[in-house]
Order: sequence, then structure tokens, then C-alpha cells
Amino acid sequence: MAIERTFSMIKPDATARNLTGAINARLEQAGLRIIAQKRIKMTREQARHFYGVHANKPFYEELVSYICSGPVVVQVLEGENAVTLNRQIMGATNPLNAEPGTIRKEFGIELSQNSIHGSDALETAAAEIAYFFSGSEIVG
Ligand code: IDP
Ligand code: MG
Repeated sequence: MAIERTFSMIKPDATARNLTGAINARLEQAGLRIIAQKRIKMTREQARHFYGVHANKPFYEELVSYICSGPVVVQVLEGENAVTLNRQIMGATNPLNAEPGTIRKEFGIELSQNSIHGSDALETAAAEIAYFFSGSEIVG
């Protein structure tokens, strides 16, 4: 298996409940290394770009408003098979459908407030990382 990098974001419902450390512990316990991290308040412009793939969906405006509603913690995670591994430990998009022990099952509230984002493929990971981090901010 290859060492990969993926993009992760702890969402406003989780930062509001002071869960950054608890979620980071799950990531690290699973073997992922946090090689970049910063807490930001996303602008609407950033959010619209970040979720651009969903621009035609009925929930797009709600999604953009939600992700701008409070602080998020953007991260770069590194590890073996990091993209797929991170999606596995995050769990299904809707916390109701997520497997026990996953981050979304343990911490998520509902479909929008599902605590964490993770890239769905290597290509999207590279694009999402580059959008939020400069090379010098990533220390592997
Ligand atoms: P993912 O986060 O598991 O990759 P996506 O389908 O890429 O899921 O959707 C992005 C985010 O949009 C989800 O994490 C979820 O918070 C939100 N979302 C997805 N589907 C819906 C919906 O039908 N209604 C409201 N929000 C949704
Ligand atoms: Mg997605």
C-alpha cells in the first residue's frame, strides 16, 4: 500500500462542541498523521468553491451556509492508504447509517451536522489540500 495524503475538515458542529481533540485522537489511533492543521472561518466564496461539485444539488445553499456558520479545522492527513482509510473511519455520510465506532456515528448529529469531511479520491484530495494549504504549511 502506498503512503497517501488526504484532506480532512472538522465541521462547525464538532468545533462548537469542543471535539477537535477527540476527533484528532480517532484519526491518530487509526494510523493517520496530522501533517498540517489550522482553524479557520470559511468565507462564503471559499465554501462555494469547496462544495462546487454539489452546486446543482437542492441542499447546496444550506450546505454553504452551514459550513460558514462557525469555525472549521482543516487538515492534511498522511498515512498508508490514507484516502480510503479516512473514509472508513469517518463512516457513512448520514450518521444514522454510519457503522458503530466511526467518527460520524459517535459524534455526528444528522446529515448536515456530520462532524467531519474527508476527500473521496486522491485527485480531489490533492485539489482540496492545495486550496487550503501552501507547501510550507505542510510538514510531513
Ligand atoms: P461526504 O461528505 O460523505 O463525501 P457528499 O455526498 O459529498 O458526502 O456531501 C457533502 C456533504 O453535504 C455531506 O457531508 C453532508 O453534510 C451534506 N449533504 C449530503 N447530502 C445531503 C442532503 O441530502 N441534504 C443535506 N445535506 C446533505
Ligand atoms: Mg463528498
